[in-house]
Amino acid sequence: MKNICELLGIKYPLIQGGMANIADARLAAAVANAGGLGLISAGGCDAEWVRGEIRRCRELTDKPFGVNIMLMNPHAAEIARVIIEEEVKVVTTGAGNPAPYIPAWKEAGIIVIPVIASVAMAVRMERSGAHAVVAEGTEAGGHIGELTTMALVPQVVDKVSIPVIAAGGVADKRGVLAAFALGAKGVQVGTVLLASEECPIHDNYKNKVIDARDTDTIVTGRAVGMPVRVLKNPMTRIYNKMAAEGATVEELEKLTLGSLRRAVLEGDLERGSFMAGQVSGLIKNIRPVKKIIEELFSGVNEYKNNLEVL
Ligand code: TUI
Repeated sequence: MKNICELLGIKYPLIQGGMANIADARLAAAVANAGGLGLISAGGCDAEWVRGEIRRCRELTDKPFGVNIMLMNPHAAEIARVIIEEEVKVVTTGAGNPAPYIPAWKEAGIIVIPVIASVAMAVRMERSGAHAVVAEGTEAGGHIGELTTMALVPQVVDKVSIPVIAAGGVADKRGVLAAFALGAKGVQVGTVLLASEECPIHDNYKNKVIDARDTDTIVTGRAVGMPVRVLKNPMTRIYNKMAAEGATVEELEKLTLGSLRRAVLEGDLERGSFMAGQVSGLIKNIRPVKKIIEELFSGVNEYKNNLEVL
């Protein structure tokens, strides 16, 4: 079995998290140039925006990069075609089942890596022809499943023979090593890249990640079947109060409509949704992407060799 670096043509076994409405060509190229797999996130955008970012990314890097598709996006089918037309090398998917698109992607020679949150979905993805899966624990930011990374990753590893990449809870070399100890062949990181110089979000968002403590994330949307981990703020307090008092799905959706964009573009601390993982509490400063990635891997073998278990 090829390792992740050979499969993807990268230096470090690291892929960037999708990060809907955040990860653009600039962030993807910064990750690619630093030796990881950078991704442009299609998020809630349309297919022509994705095409433009793919072309822009090619101008910013000669390294491999991919596109992440959030499958609830109404433009997902069109974006799936644009990825083929633009000869993108890798696609990752989130928030749904990409099986209907996989045959055409594979036909075009694209490497397919679905993000999953359960063993059942991992097994389905392997049967559908995925090259690898990202097993994402509930520590992650954004839309999440139920299981922790610690519980999910080894159970997925035991049930599939394709490489498993761990996500959720990785922000430093201890997290990288833990992921590999669980049987993962790579890591996906998102939150730690929010606090990067190249991440195109409002400074209020970066500062909110840096200021966060261990208990400062909360899950909204459970009541409407769309759990999303975000940093606590007035918006999350109102949301959860309304949900507890039996607000309708429509009322709750109205409250959150556009809230991610309000966080990303306007830095609206009151009414924005600041998606971020539980590792926010580990992140203390804004660094260039290259430094973040180098620090995740520098000295990992030494660290591993010094682990004393018995
Ligand atoms: O997709 C993510 N994380 C995301 S997507 C996103 S955009 C968004 N914005 C506003 C509201 C909601 C979402 C922000 N963060 N992570 C990967 C992930 N995929 N986590 C869980 C899943 C998942 C869930 C269900 C994968 C497959 C699945 O299958 C359902 C089915 O069809 O069986």
